[in-house]
Amino acid sequence: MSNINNYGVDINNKTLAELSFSAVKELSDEVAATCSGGSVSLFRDGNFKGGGIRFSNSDANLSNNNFNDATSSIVITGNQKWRFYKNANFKGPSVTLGRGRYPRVSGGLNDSITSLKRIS
Ligand SMILES: [Ca+2]
Ligand SMILES: [Ca+2]
Repeated sequence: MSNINNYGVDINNKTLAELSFSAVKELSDEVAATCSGGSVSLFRDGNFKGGGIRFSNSDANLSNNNFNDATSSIVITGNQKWRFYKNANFKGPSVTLGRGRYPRVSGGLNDSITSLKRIS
């Protein structure tokens, strides 16, 4: 009986540890995003598929990252806003987005974004 109880305790401890680790990791990601001012992730395909690239600061020309005219979905963390431009060096038509998940790029900029700027 004692052994069975001990076994049960072990299982519970392990489960609790796993849950705690998961919660701490999520908290760490959130804290990291807040401290760094968040980030933006660009994905080649809609619904956050096709491979992505992550930025925490403005980028004047996505060609440098082999991501020109490719973005089809976007995830933004943190409280700042980002503006996405059709052309390099923050020129051309643009869309402004805040924190959130955008499974499709709006504003006619699908497969057109070439630069992005943090604006707040
Ligand atoms: Ca695309
Ligand atoms: Ca472009």
